[in-house]
Amino acid sequence: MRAVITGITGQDGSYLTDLLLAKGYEVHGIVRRSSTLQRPRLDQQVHDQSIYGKRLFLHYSDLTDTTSLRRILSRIVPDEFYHLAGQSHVGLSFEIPESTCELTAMGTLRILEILRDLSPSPRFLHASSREIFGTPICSPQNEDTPLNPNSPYGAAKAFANQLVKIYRDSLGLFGCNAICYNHESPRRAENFVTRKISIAAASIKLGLQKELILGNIDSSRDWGCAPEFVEAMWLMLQQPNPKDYILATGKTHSVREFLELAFQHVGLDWKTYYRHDPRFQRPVEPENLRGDASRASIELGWKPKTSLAQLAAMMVDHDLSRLEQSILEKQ
Ligand code: G4F
Repeated sequence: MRAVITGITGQDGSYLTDLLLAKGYEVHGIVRRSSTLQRPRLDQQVHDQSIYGKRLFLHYSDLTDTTSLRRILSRIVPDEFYHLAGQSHVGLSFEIPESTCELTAMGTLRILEILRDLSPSPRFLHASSREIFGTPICSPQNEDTPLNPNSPYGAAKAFANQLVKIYRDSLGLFGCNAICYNHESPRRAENFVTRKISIAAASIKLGLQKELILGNIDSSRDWGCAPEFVEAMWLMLQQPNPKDYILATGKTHSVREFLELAFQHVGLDWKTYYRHDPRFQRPVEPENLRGDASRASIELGWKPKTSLAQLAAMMVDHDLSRLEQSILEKQ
């Protein structure tokens, strides 16, 4: 089996790469050309000569560069296509709405148009987001909950989500939306709140940081574990018929609770180090975000396993050992 992944260097892309390589796939990642060649989440595979260039390949392209995307895809002729790339930071999407929509919305349309011309066209997975529900009209949300986005990122994802449905229903594409609620891990980017907190807990414990500055800590999220989510994405493409699936834990917790869990894990009281800064506040903050993943449970046999306490401990432990290692290297 041959798979293409956009966003391969990100949290989900790197876990999906691990999963597909373990299943014997040939994996092709689309990467942007940038001034740095650092791809820390893929380091292990890229430096493994038995994998890189044999079962894992990276290709330079960009979601705005239709010609190179088309060329790469017609050469690879993939069986499966996982589209995970895009500007995914909700707060940032208020600062850079045009490029967010260009990548997240139009980028998806460009890929769908290319896939439409491929024969046979690969099975297609779009990493959609619960941001499409914005402030939802009901809770928990399922695959039939009306879209009501309230951020530029949510609007871009809603556009992409709908297009996948249209290409599936009208043009026969095997296309699925994985409607993902928040999912975290030690590979989460540092500008998302859970990772910002896990790094701070570890750094403060080691005497490398003095305080943690955050925005709204009373907002709540349905937080799951990223490696479990990519497993569900793979399962979605193995089904007889293409459908959309909610991926969520069905439980919500506040940022404050995550803070407590992370700091407790290193024996510290978060209140001593926390400082509020309205700069990290969002113009709007969705409420009642809780996903109903019954369809995924019944049809895919998928169930989230990791609790928030386990997730927080896993993330803090990872940051502790990473920071301890870098202290040792400097000595
Ligand atoms: O970690 P966050 O930035 O995640 P958010 O906005 O929920 O979005 C993530 O999950 C979505 C659903 O899967 C994805 F669509 C999206 O791409 C992304 O992966 O923020 C979580 C909460 C928010 O309420 C935010 O206001 O934490 C609050 N928060 C408080 N202080 C902060 C901070 N968020 C960030 N990033 N940084 C802070 O200092």
